[in-house]
Amino acid sequence: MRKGAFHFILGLFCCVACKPEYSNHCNPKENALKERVNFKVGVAVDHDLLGFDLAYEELVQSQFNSLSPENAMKASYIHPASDQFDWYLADRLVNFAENHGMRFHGHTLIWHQQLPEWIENFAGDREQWRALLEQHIKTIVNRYKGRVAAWDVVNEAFVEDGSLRNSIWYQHLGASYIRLAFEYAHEADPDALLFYNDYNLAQNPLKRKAVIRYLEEMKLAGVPIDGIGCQFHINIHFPEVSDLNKCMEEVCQAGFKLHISELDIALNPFSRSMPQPKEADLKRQADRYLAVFKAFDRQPNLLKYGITMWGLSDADSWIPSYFNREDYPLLFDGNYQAKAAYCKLIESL
Ligand code: 9MR
Repeated sequence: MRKGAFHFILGLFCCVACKPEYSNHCNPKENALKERVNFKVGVAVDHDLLGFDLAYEELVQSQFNSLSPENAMKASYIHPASDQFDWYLADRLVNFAENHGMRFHGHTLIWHQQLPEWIENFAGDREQWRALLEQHIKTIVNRYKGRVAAWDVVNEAFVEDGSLRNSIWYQHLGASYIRLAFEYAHEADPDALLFYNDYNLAQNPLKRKAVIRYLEEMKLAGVPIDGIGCQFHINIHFPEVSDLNKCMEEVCQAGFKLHISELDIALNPFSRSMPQPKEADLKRQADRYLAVFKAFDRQPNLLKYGITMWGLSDADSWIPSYFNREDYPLLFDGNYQAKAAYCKLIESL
C-alpha cells in the first residue's frame, strides 16, 4: 500500500476509534455553542466583568445568543430609593446584548431577596404596597420595552412544601401580588414574554406540581403568563436525569414555555475543599450537561425558550462564595479554557 493511502486509512480509523471520549481540547475560538442547537443558549453575566474584561466579553458573545443579568436588574441595584432608578448597569448589559444581536432576558422584577433597604423598611398600607409594586414593575419594564424579550416577573414565590412563601410581598399583599405583578408587566410591555422562575422544581415534585397547578389556574383566569423558568442548580449526583426529564415534560405538557434559566452542575456539593476537580467528576459533569441539553431539545419547538448558564466560568460562579466551598460548576475554567463539559456539548450536539 502506498504511504499516503496508509496514512489516510489510519487517519480515518483514528477519527472513529481513537477519538477520546472526553477531551478538553476543543478551542472556543474555533467553536460556538450557540451554533450547535436550534434554541437559544444564554449566559448570566456579571456586570463587573462585562465591559471590563475583554476575554470574558469575547467568550460571552461568541458562544451565546441570549443574555441574563446575574444581578444588575435586581431591585437593590436598579431601584435604590423610592423615587430613584439607577439604569447604569442594566443599560450597559442591554446595550451589549443589542450590539451583539443577543436576546435579553430580564431577571428579576419581584423577589424577596436583594431588596433595597427602603423596600425592606417600607411602612405603607396595602394600597401603598400595591402602588409600590406597580411603580417598580412598570417603570422598569417600560424603560426596556421592545428591547427586553422576556422577564422573570416573579422569582421563588413557593417554598418546598408547595405553599406560598411568606415573603415581604406576601405579607403586605397576600397571594394577589403574583397576579398583579404579571398584569402590571403585561400592561407595560404587551409583547414581552412573562415567566415565573424557581429552583428545585426537578428535585422536588411536590413543589413542582404545586407551582404548575397554581400557574395553570392563573392562566385559565386570564393572567398573562407565558412560561416557567426551571433554574436547574443541580450537581453531578442529584437529581436523576429522569427527574430532570420529568420536570421539563410537565412544564411543557401544561403548555408553558420552558426556560432552563440558571443552569450549573456542581461537582463538590458535600464538602468544603476541592483544590482540583477530579477527572472522573468532570466527565460525569460533561455527561449531565449533555443529558440536560438533549432532554431540552426533545421538547416541543414552540415551547423551547432556551437554556441559560448561570455564569460563564468557574471563577465567576456564585456557588463557591455562597456555599463557602471550592467548586467547578460551569462550562469554562477560571482561565476561560474549555472544560470537558463544553467539549462534550460541542462534539455531541
Ligand atoms: O448569582 C447571584 C449572586 O451573585 C447573588 O449574590 C445571589 C444573591 O442571593 O443571587 C444569585 O442569583 C440567584 C438568582 O438571582 C435567583 N436564583 C438563585 C440564584 C443563586 O442564588
